[in-house]
Amino acid sequence: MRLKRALRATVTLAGAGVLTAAMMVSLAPAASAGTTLRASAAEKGRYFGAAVATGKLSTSTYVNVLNREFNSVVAENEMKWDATEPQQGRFSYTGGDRLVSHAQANGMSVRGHALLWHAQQPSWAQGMSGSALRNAAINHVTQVATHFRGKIYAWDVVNEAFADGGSGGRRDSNLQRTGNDWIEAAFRAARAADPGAKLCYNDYNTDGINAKSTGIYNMVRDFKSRGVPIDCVGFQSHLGTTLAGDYQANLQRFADLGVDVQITELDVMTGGNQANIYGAVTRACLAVSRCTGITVWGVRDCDSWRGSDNALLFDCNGNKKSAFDAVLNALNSGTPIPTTPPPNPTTPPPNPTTPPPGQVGCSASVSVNSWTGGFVATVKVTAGSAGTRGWNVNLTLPSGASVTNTWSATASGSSGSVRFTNVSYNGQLAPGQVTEFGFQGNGSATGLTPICAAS
Ligand code: 9MR
Repeated sequence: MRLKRALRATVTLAGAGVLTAAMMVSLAPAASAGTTLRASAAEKGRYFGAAVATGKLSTSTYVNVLNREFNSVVAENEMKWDATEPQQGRFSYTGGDRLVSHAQANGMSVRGHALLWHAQQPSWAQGMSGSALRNAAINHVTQVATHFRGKIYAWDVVNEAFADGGSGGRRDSNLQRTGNDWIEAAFRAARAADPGAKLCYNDYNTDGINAKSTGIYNMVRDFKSRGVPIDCVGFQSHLGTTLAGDYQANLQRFADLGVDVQITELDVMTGGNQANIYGAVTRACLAVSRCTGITVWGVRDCDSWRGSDNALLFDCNGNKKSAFDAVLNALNSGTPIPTTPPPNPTTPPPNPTTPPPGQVGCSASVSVNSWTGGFVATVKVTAGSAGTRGWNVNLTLPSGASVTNTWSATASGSSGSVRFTNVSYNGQLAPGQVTEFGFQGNGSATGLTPICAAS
């Protein structure tokens, strides 16, 4: 009895101790004291991710470190073209789906990697060229982004399309030979298929201001000026024993174009400088308000594609390395993303008598991205002042053109006059609300005039 009372007293005291410690933490200034990468990154409004090989999710050392330290994942290989479309038109999502469920069960976001890339293409695509390859590539983007719609935080829509060396130009590849506009066609198709995902261009050897990163910078600037949907740029950051002095400045110049930046495949050559470089990269990201997160390319040294470089944050037994401490310290002392200021209270509220934009019924506009032999059309539907319970859009295709696939609408007919009807989730629109659907086709689609009708 006496023992029980004594025990109870101890527990109560210990409880009070915990409470006091918690209060002290919450009263402490901006620097945080997280003990895991995911908690410390989250306190700064960022994610901290790892590339995952789904085959290792059943290895306990691996999965324990993954779940404890990371709140974002990317498939090291399972969402690439050879994995997801091993035969043309036959899609396989087993590995990708497995990773998405693991992420959802463990509070992690998912980066999608990579829709189009010159490497790891299925053999059927490697042998293709011209408009057949372009159509196959755009169909791939559409199908894969549609399958994972709503589950991906950011997609690497196009990976490694720029050449190394001093040219600042594109890398030669079968995709590049379909026409210089293949990258923008891919971004448009990805946006139509998953409007909620951030769409990134991703590359390596871009870890500072150099000819290659400047070539990409010019492309992003051009895309932003022409309304090509790009939201982010990924800097792989497979690093050696030094870090460019203008690493942060390079991130910042992209951010200044109006895109997010992310460190997407970080790993660093082992050696005296490894921890310092990891710390410096983390500090650079936190110093750029549009740097939304960091992903390391694997969990433990022996999971890394770099083999004996021991390039990661944990040793093969899952122990933290000094590089881990450097990252954690940098996260804990970094700058949080500034919160959006509250709306200006002096701005008058909108005049309630002003009718909402648009007309009764609905209106539609179309933008077409074409190449020789094919096109992708994106149609924007805007509800009129009464809103819609459902809608349809009629379009007359020029002769020779035909629809090969449609997303976010159902097509009746495939050539001549084609009617697109809303699907279950986008028929009901509030007054003035906008939704988009798209379709891909063969032939050329010029002079399209969409006619919208609402019910
Ligand atoms: O880590 C990936 C490795 O398992 C694959 O064999 C390799 C095949 O090309 O791709 C590796 O990941 C690459 C990533 O997809 C793109 N940037 C470079 C990465 C390291 O090679």
